[in-house]
Amino acid sequence: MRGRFVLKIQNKQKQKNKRQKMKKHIVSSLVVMFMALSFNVYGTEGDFIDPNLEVVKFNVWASVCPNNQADLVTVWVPWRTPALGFLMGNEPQGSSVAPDQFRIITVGDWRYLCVNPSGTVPMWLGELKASSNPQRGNRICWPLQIEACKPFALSDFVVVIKSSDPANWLSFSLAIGNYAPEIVGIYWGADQVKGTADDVTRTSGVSTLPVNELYYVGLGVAGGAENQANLNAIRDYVNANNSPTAPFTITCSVEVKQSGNIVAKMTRALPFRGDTNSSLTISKNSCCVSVKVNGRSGQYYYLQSAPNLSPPVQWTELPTPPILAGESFPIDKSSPQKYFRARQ
Ligand SMILES: [Ca+2]
Repeated sequence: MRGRFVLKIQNKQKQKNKRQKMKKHIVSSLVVMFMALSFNVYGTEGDFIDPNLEVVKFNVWASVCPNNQADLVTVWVPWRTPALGFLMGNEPQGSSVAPDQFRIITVGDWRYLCVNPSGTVPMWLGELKASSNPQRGNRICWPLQIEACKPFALSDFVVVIKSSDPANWLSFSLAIGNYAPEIVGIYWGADQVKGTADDVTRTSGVSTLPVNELYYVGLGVAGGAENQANLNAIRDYVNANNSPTAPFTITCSVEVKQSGNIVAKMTRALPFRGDTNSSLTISKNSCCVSVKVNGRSGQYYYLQSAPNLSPPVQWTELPTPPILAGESFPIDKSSPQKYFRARQ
């Protein structure tokens, strides 16, 4: 079975072609990013956005997407709906990694990478399930949101996924396909004013159609498993690289091209083990207090607070998306004394 898994890696290129024909979201991941110009403090080394794009927001996260029996070649609607709701700013993320919840992950786990390609074996998070369970495994995906005053098009984007293992097992490079129910564009119309009657929402159409906003649940990457031995092989492969000398990390880069030139690039990282070198700092100036996580470049962290440190400490997650290493998060100066911590 280990052999089968290795064979899958070797056949990766062949599988890619097949997957790309499957329209959606099937195997790879992505990433992207621009950033609001005025908040452009976060980003990894090498990230940049051409100011001429007039980007309002550009974010990319990692999540776990289900591979439901009913939607093997599209995106399962009970997950897609909350995912788009979050990306469009209409609802908060879910509280846990579950088939019908959109949850941002900030650290990897081999269980997130186990999908059942045949669509016949019930599994979820690396475990075989009863025959009544409709899930056929899951993938790690890279949802993104982009808004820009200057129109752009889906065809401008290229997503590149890499993994740090010797085989670069999860590598994938893909130009995103047409607009779709899971790749939603909003064009501000001839008046180029957001929210007026001529705005057009695109859930279909060729990738060259212009938009000002893009919400994509993200391409997914995973290893294929048809039985327990295959699941074990994925676990062993990922965890065998999960050492101080060879941490298994997936990165997703999103490139935006115009006239053949890269005008923006963002890279986000998802490590598969804890990063012991991160720290949290609090700073203030005349108007504001803020916290900042100093950690792995390109990685997100959840921020938590507690009123005191008396056991048992009651840490509460802040109701915001996780913050990127190097990014400052404002704190209400008028709040009572609190303690903060960051976690993966
Ligand atoms: Ca308009």
